[in-house]
Amino acid sequence: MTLLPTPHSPLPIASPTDLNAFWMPFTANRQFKAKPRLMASAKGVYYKTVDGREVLDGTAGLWCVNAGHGREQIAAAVQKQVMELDFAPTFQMGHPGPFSLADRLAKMLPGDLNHIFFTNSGSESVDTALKIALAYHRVRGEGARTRLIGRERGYHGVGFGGISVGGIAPNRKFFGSLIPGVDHLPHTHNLEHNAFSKGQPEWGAHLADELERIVTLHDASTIAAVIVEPMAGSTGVLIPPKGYLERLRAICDKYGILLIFDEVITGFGRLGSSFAVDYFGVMPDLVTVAKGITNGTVPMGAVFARQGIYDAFMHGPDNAIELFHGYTYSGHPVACAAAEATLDIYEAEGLFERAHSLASYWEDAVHSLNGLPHVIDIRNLGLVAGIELASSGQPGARGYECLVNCFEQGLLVRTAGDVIALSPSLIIETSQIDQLIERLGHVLKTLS
Ligand code: PXG
Repeated sequence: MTLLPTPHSPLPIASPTDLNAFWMPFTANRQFKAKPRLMASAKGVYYKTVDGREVLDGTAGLWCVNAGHGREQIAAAVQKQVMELDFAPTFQMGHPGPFSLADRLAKMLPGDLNHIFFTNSGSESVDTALKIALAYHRVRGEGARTRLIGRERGYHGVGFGGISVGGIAPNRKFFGSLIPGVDHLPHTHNLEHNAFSKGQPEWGAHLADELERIVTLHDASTIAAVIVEPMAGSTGVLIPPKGYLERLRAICDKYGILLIFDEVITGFGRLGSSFAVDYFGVMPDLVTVAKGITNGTVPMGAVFARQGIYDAFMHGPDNAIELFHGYTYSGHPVACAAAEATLDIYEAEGLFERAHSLASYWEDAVHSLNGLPHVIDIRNLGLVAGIELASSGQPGARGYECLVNCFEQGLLVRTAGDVIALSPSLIIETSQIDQLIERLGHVLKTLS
């Protein structure tokens, strides 16, 4: 293994010739290893690469570093916690961390979404929420409610539950028959009606009525839950049409079906409100989060459950475990410390309000790219934008070219096929938004 010291990191960085052993996630491994893109350090909204170049982080890492990189307060809290209590079990034991964190989180969400189950990732949060939904119906004596309804182009992580309700073909097709009894709503993306919408599109609320069709097909008595991302992130920023989520809620209510919002991306200020629940004013029964809960520093996820769901389990003998589920690291002390420090920053710096007040500047900035070559749609909500490029004929090729060229021009973007997704940290300054748009605009003009 060759190790190269760099001026930007006190630690040596593996040279590109030694990249073989790491089987990279969601990456074209051979292509990457032939021409790697390696980050060495990060501060604020900038990464530094191993060769010393500055890269503007247009995606808050992977939609998670909402308070910006290199936050000393979080580092200090983590360091202190490791030395004070590195680990303690939360199975039939406890430590203060997750109790106080859960109490604080419960106050951040509206209504009675006030019981919190901790996980270590978004995928685990999703599988946890699906399991809670199934078990909830069973403990209430409606054990025939076993069907789960997801949505086309939904992304709910990579657990078997998540890929089963998810609606992305490559995430599903390699992995056998997945979990049975799953159906899917249609996605809401439609360029013919909604191209270049600012904020929520006007057209498409009626697509929620497809849930009525699914209920008619399977019968409500067999359906446990519907899971959707209030705003779909990973499949290219699909913004819910006006009235759509409200209609899903109404249909779920009509048939006793639980509604799960997957807020792994939208949670913790991304839309300019604490959660999408607040932004859209629609109340789900379960909410999944991860990513921004610790500003991406330590893996952590959580599921919020409404009072009635928790209560349904609290029966039977006192010594009976009510929910047979949990992870060794559920409520890990270090993750709790990172989350507390992260929430302190969000509060002290008013970052969710900041995102709200930046949203219109952001909207104007991203829509200024309208008219550049290949751009067939621009959509935005809060501090998120999707810029869809015409396919070159080989789906995803133009998107990938854009990602690589942006990186070379000093800008980190994400792409989903031929859609460029942007989601900067909530601390971004307007001058940095201008810089982002300028770099992206330059790349768009030079794409083949
Ligand atoms: N649900 C949603 C809505 C997500 O966006 C997950 C679950 C899974 O989270 P974990 O922590 O298990 O990865 C996600 C993750 C991208 C991108 O570029 C998005 C995610 C992950 C990696 C990349 O769009 N979302």
